[in-house]
Amino acid sequence: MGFDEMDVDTIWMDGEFVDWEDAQVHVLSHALHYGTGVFEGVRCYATEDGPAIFRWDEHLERLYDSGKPYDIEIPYEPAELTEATTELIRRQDLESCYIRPIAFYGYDMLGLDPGECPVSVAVAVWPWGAYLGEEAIEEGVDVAVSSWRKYASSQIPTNAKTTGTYVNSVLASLEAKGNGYLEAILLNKEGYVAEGPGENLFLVRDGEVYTPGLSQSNLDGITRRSVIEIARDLGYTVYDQAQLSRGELYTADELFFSGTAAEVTPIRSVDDNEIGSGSRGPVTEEIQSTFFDVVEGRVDGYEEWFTYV
Ligand code: PPE
Repeated sequence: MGFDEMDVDTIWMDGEFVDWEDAQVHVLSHALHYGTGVFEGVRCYATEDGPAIFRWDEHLERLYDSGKPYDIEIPYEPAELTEATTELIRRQDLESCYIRPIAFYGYDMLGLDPGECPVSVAVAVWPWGAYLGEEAIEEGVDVAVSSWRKYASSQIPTNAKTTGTYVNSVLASLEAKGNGYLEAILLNKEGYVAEGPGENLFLVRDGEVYTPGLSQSNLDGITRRSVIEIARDLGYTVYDQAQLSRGELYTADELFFSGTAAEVTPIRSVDDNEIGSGSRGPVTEEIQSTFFDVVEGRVDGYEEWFTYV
């Protein structure tokens, strides 16, 4: 479903609320040519107390941090972006939505040095259902290890969410879909498991939970952090500095993806090897259902994770 079929009409851009079709940039914008933008993906969930943004402060912090290597200084205070975003959700009467803040070098002059290019900032929100399909949440997805490797942190910062670097994810995603799989898994330059094109990865073995450490060239996912905490609260041992080989994926009892868009999505096969029983496993199911209970505000003890609209 495209944006035009969605019931959204306003975008916040450079300090103003503008009509959806007026949120335009110049074709000679620096970020279009060199990928010099940073962005976030955040979800706002419907809770009993109204729409609530999940871990907004952490996403904002990562947005500002992502800009640092590129000297992208966001010319707004976090509180201004919070007000803009909550107002955007209120104005469009959304119960739940996906939130896409972006900051990028705009129009002045081309050439790699952004020079005097202004930093533009926008926030858009829209309804976004299950990233890999409703069915995937229960049934799990069939994935393939990509022939494309995740770029190394010595090449491009892997803890920054930079627009340009997503060509790496697009390549992996196109390859997987072209070969009939729903999603990819990228290995890092050393050949260990990094993550999905837009998701972190978790492995379950003998009732214990593993996820690649942040030194494996993966993004420091905020859903990853949440899943680690939720799993520990459920009593699981979680190894969050794991180094996982490709072969360990095939012999895992369970595998699942985590991400803002993907939420918690089981993986039922890797390279045509069935994982466990070939469907969502019990540990994944428990963590996933608790995750949904948490984000929809049905579990006490996680109040500090919400920003109410
Ligand atoms: N790794 C990558 C490469 C990634 O893009 C994401 C989020 C994650 C891990 C999970 O991070 P977090 O959302 O903080 O738990 N991917 C975003 C963009 C997806 C898209 O297709 O666009 C997202 O999930 O919003």
